[in-house]
Amino acid sequence: MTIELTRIDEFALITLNRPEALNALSFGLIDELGRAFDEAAATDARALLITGAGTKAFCAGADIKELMGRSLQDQKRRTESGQATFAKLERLPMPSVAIVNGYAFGGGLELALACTFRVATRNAKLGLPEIKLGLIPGYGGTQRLPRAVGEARAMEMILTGRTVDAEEAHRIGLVHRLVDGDAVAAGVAYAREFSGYSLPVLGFAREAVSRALATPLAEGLKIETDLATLAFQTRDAAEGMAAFAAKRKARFEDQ
Ligand code: CO8
Repeated sequence: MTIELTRIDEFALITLNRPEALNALSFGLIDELGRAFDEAAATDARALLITGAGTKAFCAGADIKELMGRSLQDQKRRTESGQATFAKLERLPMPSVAIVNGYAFGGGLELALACTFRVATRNAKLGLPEIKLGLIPGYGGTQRLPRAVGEARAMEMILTGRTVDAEEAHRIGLVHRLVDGDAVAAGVAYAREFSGYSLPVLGFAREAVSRALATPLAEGLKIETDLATLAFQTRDAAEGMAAFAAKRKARFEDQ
């Protein structure tokens, strides 16, 4: 197994486990990831955390040795299949947090970009260096990076293959939080900032925000109206507002 799916308290944790190859994404590893996303989706985990084994790398990208000498057809099929796997991550019923504990290059950064949130250790280095290999990103980087950091920064990172360090990644909004100490413990603490809220309502918020940049404003506002109306109809909304009025802590039940 090149990944491990475990549980930490109320969270599911996927550890990419090929430290000898800096946790590079072999095709087999991507298939395993797809199965682990399905498995995690079927649990009651409040969030999915993803990290890399060891202290050096989150994930150094697609397995370059495996990419060589493949037919165009095969390459296209693998690219689509990797994109479908990362899209599955984006559509999980619970939010996800990439714990970027070292290098996140190429497909590794693309994996992190498909997560709802990214936290990074101070030694993290992030980039899309595909251009140096005569390639361009294929697992969503050209689409999700501009949405995260804006077109100008994304264009520069992708066309120069430049690496950004943790400080810069935080400054430009590529990672949400820099963390110290044990990276997984820090990821767990980060996830606890939202994991007590109603999962379906978190889902409505994720969907509304994630559709914003792909939708004209008037249409996006209609989407917001529909999702906000759905949120209003949950029992958790009734509980949240009643708890506010009674000056007590809300007890959400994901309903
Ligand atoms: N693929 C395969 N093996 C890798 C990879 C990788 N991406 N990265 C590192 N490794 C291996 C090395 O070959 C080495 O193995 P060995 O000991 O057997 O030689 C081992 O990991 C350790 O790596 P280094 O000795 O290179 O470690 P350093 O600390 O010197 O350097 C770096 C670390 C800077 C991260 C360096 O390893 C590096 O530049 N790696 C490649 C990063 C990269 O270019 N990533 C992008 C890959 S392309 C991509 O992700 C495209 C996605 C879309 C593809 C769609 C296809 C279908």
